[in-house]
Order: sequence, then C-alpha cells, then structure tokens
Amino acid sequence: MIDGAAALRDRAAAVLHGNDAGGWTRASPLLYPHQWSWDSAFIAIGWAHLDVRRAMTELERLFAAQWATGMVPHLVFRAGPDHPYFPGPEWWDTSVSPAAPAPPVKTTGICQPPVHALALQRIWQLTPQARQPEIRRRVQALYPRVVRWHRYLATHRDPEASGLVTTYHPWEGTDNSPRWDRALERIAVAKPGPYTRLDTSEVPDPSQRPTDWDYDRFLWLVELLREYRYDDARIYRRYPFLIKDVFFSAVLAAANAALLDLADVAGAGDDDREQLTRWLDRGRAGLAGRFDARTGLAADYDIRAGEDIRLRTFAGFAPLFARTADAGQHAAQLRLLDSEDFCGHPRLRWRLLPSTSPAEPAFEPHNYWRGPVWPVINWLLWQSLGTLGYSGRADELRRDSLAQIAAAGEFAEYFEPFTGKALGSPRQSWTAAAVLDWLASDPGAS
Ligand code: 2M8
Repeated sequence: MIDGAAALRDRAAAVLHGNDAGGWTRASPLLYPHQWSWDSAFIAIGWAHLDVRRAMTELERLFAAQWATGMVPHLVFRAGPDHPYFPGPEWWDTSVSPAAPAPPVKTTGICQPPVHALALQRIWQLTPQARQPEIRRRVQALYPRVVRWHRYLATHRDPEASGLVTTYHPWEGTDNSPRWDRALERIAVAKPGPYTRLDTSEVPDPSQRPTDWDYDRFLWLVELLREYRYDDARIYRRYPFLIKDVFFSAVLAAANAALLDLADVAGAGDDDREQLTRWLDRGRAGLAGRFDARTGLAADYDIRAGEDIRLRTFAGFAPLFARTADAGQHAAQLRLLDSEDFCGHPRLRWRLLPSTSPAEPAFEPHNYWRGPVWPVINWLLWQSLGTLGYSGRADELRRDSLAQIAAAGEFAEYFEPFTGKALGSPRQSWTAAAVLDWLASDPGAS
C-alpha cells in the first residue's frame, strides 16, 4: 500500500477536474490548453477511474476530429482566444487538405502514437457491470474509427509494408529527442516566417524546453507539410524528414493487440479481425528486424539518409513496448533496462526509465525528451512488463513512479532523473491520469 494513497488520488482527480473543459481535457492548464491526441488517450484512462462515461467522451471528442484519411490529428484546437498556444491553427492551415475535417473543427496536420486502443481496452476493463450495456454500445460505435486510424498508419504511413510507421515530425511524440538530431541537422535551410514562441514564457527556464534552433526546424517542417497539402504521397516523394520510428511502431503493435482483445465486445467482423492480426504480425516482424542483438536495443531508421539511428533512449525498448513474444529479446532488454545505462545508473534517484540514457553524450537531465523521466513512458513500460508476466519489475516501476510524484509534490510533465525535481508544466493531465491508474492497480491494496 502506498503511503498517502488516498490523498494522492484525490489530488490527481482534482487535476483532471481542473483541466476538464467539458467533454475534453486540456493537456495542461497553461502550457497546453488544447486537446492533444495521445494525452487524451492517457487522460481517458484516468477518467475511467472516476467516471467511465466521461472517459468514453474524451475519446469520442478526439475522434470527432479524425481526418478522411483516418488520421487522428496530434492536436485539436479547442480552447478559445483567452488560452493562446503557438503554433496555432493559422500556422497549420489544414484547409489546404481535402482530407482535413470541415470547419469549425481545427486541427494540426500530423499525428501522435496510437495509445487510444489501449485506453479503450482499459475503459472496458474498468466498466462496472451496470454501465456495460451503454459502454459496450459506445465501444462498438468507436471501434471502427480506431480500426480506420490503425489502417491509416499501416498504409499511408507504411507504404513499404514494413510493419514500421514513418513519422514526419518531432512533434509526432517526443519533440526534441536526440533521436532526431542528425535528421534535423541535415535541414540546412530552415527559414520559417516570423514567429514568437509562447512556451518559453510558461516554462521560464529555457534549459527545460527545445531550443530556438529546434523550433526553426519544427516550424519549417510544418511549412513544407502545408506546401505538400498534408498529402502523404507527396510528402513521401519530397519531404526531408521521414523516420521509421520504432517506439511509435511498438505502440501500434500493442494497440492492434488491444483491438483484437476487444473484438468480441465490439462485435468486430472477420475482416477486421484478420486485418488486425496481419498488422500485428507485420508490426512485430518489422520490429524484430530493427533489433540489434549487439546493443540489445531496437534502432530507428532514417529513410532519407538511409541510416540507422543508434542512440540509447527509451525508444530502444520497442520490443518490450510492443510486447514481443521473443523470450531472448525480453531477457536482453530486461538486463539492459537495469544496467548502468538506464535504470541502474548509480546517480538515478528512482529506478525509472529516463527518456535518454545518462550514458549517452546527448543526455541533458533537465531538457524535455533529452533525459528527464516521463511518467507516461514508464506507464507504458509498466503495462507492457505486466502483460508479459514480469509483474515484480512492473510493480517496482509503479511504486517508484508514484514515489517520485509524491516526493516532488507535483503532477509534473517530466522529472529530473538525478534529483527527482518536477520539471516542465505543473498539473499535467496525463501524469495525473497515470497516477490514478497506478494507485488503482496496487497489488497490496486488495
Ligand atoms: C509536447 O509537445 C507539444 C507539441 O505537440 C509542445 O511542446 O508544444 C510533447 O511532450 C507531446 O508528446 C505532448 O503530447 C504535448 C502535450 O503534452 O507536449
């Protein structure tokens, strides 16, 4: 039993209620005032502990902004002008694409890891019997949309049928991860129009956020995507940033397994079941091909440069995130997870997976995706390890994650790995959501 669990739960619930904008939830109150895609999936898991109907609404509202291609956009602009965020809808101008949702819905033109099916699965697991008829109907209505989303990723984002998803932008998950450094360095001309960042006023310590050099490139890439009208075929022909992202692909594999698990509840037909099984098998095979037995990590692949991205980051644990069936890979990855390169590093305050290995030259303990510990990444790892049967190590991750958050006294966006200091945005919704799920999953509590 975690000390102070009831108080922590109440505080986590208060964060979600405080960020609830009525049917959708701000990713955080000031820094991220809109609805973000993978944030919403985690947030739905948090809501499922408070109100399963509200949890379903979170996902339904997000999928209401799904593109005609099946893409679920990385961000739905929902907050009014009193909640500024940069870059806003004008910068993205998705009206250039016939696939974008019709006004007044405003979104960006990229996407984020498909955690949504995992959320749907968790909501269903947490649905009390009395609510099952209603939630089953809602799951049945949403399920085909989630399948379309996965189809978009398996086709438009994988024209090679490699089983690996191609990402177009650092904002498709882990913004300034060093995984993208070389690809961004190759972009010699990055001259976006004039702009003013707002994130650096919300997080006043610039060492916790991406640099202006990063932002120039992030925004320049958006300009190119807009120029190509967010058309996947055109993007694939000409665009400079195309990465086979093993983490994104691993989440898709886990999400395909979750949809198969829900197939009976959703009343899925044989076609969908067969399709999902094919995508799952292909995803696992694609990831197996990216596993490097020498390092024990999976490597991303830069399509444009034709080179592997070999850095020690959390993404290298893609086989675990994908819940691969390969026992040899489990053993190698579990050994590495607790080695000095990752959770066993002697300076770490908690034995949690940092976003970048402290042994990696690019590691920066304060800087966003370049070193800090992210609770949602540890949540995904915790869930994967539990599913794979490593419940002891999974429970350590759960307890250390809760201890870190309780000690810092804040549902922070990310944490300094050596000191445990809260960094980035306070009252981050997905951190509160992960806490609610962890607290309810305490094996010692029942
Ligand atoms: C971060 O990204 C946004 C852009 O999407 C930003 O820095 O402004 C990332 O951590 C991303 O993964 C996350 O979904 C988003 C909202 O929490 O913030």
